[in-house]
This record gives sequence, structure tokens and C-alpha cells, in this order.
Amino acid sequence: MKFTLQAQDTLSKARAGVVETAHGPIQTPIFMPVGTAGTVKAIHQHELKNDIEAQIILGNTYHLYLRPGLDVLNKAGGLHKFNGWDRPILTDSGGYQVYSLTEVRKIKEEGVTFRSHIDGSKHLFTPENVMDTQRIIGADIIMAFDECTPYPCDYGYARRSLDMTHRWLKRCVDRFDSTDPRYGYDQTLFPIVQGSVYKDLRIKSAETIASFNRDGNAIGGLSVGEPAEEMYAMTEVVCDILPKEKPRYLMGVGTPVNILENIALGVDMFDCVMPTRNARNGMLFTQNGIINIKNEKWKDDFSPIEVESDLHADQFYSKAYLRHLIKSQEILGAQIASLHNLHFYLWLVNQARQKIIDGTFYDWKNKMVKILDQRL
Ligand code: PRF
Repeated sequence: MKFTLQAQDTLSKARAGVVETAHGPIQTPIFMPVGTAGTVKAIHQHELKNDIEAQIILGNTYHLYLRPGLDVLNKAGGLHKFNGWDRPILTDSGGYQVYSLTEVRKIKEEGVTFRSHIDGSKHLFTPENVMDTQRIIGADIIMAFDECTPYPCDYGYARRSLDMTHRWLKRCVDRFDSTDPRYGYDQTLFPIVQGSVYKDLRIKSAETIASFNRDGNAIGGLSVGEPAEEMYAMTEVVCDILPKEKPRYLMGVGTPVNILENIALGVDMFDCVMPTRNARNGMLFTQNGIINIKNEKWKDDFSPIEVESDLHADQFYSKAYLRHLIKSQEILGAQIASLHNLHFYLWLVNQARQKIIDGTFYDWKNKMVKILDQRL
């Protein structure tokens, strides 16, 4: 994997670049739609490619391991062949999903035991088997096995957890570097910075992660309930330590404003379920602010979903019709709203990229953050 920086903003730490993978390039800053179970919910692969122009999607080790399982993925020849997505894929390691989705789990030095949210069966994830699983899934970028601490988290727990995440990283790297890709193309491993909201822990973690000298680095443990200002403070500390010449991925972030602020701090890659999950509940992100399409006020508004957008569905369908679909829990409502929100997120990061290249990012960003949080 190769990363080339193309432009750097002078008034902020924003950068534009390109990540080259075995399945093609990723122009950064980028947003990666979340395709938990091998599908970006309610979106066809051809829509991802042609309507949204997604450059990379996510998959989750936890979900794919439980269903369809490694046997099927192996027989399929990996996730790209299985779901027909021939551009880059990144898989999260499963740690985070185990913490957020399962109730009974035990975190030990060896790894994490948990019960499946599907059938209650018992499983063990270790740094080693999670590397093996991501080799089988065949993602271009695979993530280290970490512990994402909750918020709030006391200092002692955060410190002990961080030390374990670093020991787990060493085990991940040893396993990853001693195994080969299964399907003939290169995969790369990103380590993850943790350290809760403690500056000294974040510094220690960023220095440790940087010393592993991988192709790219991730920042975890943020956007877990802390105030946005604390998240930005941690991102800033960490980005100042992580190497400039490698992509930085902020995991699970966030709102459109969070994304712009973190781009300004030097983050290159983002993912979040927000555009798709909130779409299914009728929350639409637009260039003028946020719409709750279930609101009475859209009942007989027959104007297009978003006039300024070049997405066909945004022109073709009216707000009143989308409101009707979402209120009636029609499948098409989830499809249109998800398509709209993802298109908006990809538009936003592409705009940021163009502004960084043009040298006008800083003022544009400050203007946009005032608009995008508004409720319409
Ligand atoms: N670790 C991993 N995945 C994640 C996170 C993390 O800390 C987060 C935190 N926002 C989202 N996804 N492995």
C-alpha cells in the first residue's frame, strides 16, 4: 500500500492525498460507507459505485465471522468475490463490535470471550485468530485487535487497557507478518491508538503505534459519548505525533461537522453508521442542514429532496413522498434516504479535498460548520 500527499492546507493541518491499494486508489480525505455484514444496508453495489462513487467500504470481522462464516467466505474466494465489490475493503477487527453488541463478555490477556448476538453460542477472539479471519475475508486494509474503552473511563482502567492493547498489537503484527495473503493480492495492517480522553495516555499510545511503522494508523476510542471538544483535543494531540507521510483513520466518526473539524486536524479517513442508520429513521443530512423528514412540515412539500444535489434520486423524489415512505416504513424509504445521506457524505469529503487542493479549505470549513448542524 502506498500513500502520496498531494496538498497541505496552510491555515489548518488538513491534507489531500491518495492511498493506493490492490483494488484501486482512494482519494483522501475520504468517508467509507459501513457495510457491516458485507452489504451497505439498503444500497446496491452498482449504486455505491455509480451514484455515490464510493471508493472503499467497510466490513466487520465480528459479523462476517458469525455469518456467513469463514467456510463460506473462504470458498467464495474472499469478500470481494462474495459481494461483487471490486474496489478496496477495510475490515474492523471485531473488538469494538464485541464490546458494543454482546452483553456477556470477558476480556483477558489471551483475548475476549463472548456470546453471539445471533444464537448465544460462545466464541473467543484473540489477536492471532482475528488476523487469520481478516486474511480469509480478504480486506485490503485490516485492523488490529484493540480494546475501545467506554466513556467515561477512570484513568487506571484506561492505562491498563492501553498497555494490553499495545501487547495485543505486537501479537497482531507477529501473526500478520508471518502469514500470507490468501487470494494473491497484498493486505495491510493498521494499528489503533487508544488512551480514552487522557492526553498523556494518548501521547504514549501514538508514539507506540508510530514506532510499529505500518502503512497507516488509526485513532480509536473516540466518539463514544465524550463532548466534541474533548474528541478534537485528543485527535489534535495524536495527529501531531503520527507520521505525516501515512494515512490517519479516525474510527467511527461522525457527524458532518465532526468530519470537517477532524479533517482540519489532519485526519484522512472516516467511517460511521450515522448516514445509513439515521437515514432509516428519517434523518437527512443536506448542504443546508439537517432535515427530520418525518416532521409534519414536509407533509405536502413536493419539492425535490435536495435541489443542489446531482444525485438522480434527490431530483426525482419529493420530500413529501420520502416522508410518506419513511412514515409507512416502506423499504424504498430506507433505500432513498440511505442513498441520499451517503451521497451527501461523499460529496462533503470530496468538496473538502477540492478546497484543500485549491487552498480555500479553512474559510470554507468555518462557513460549513455553521450551516451543517442547523435543523431545518
Ligand atoms: N476500535 C475499533 N473499532 C472502532 C473503534 C475503536 O476504538 C471505534 C471508536 N469510535 C469505532 N470503531 N477496533
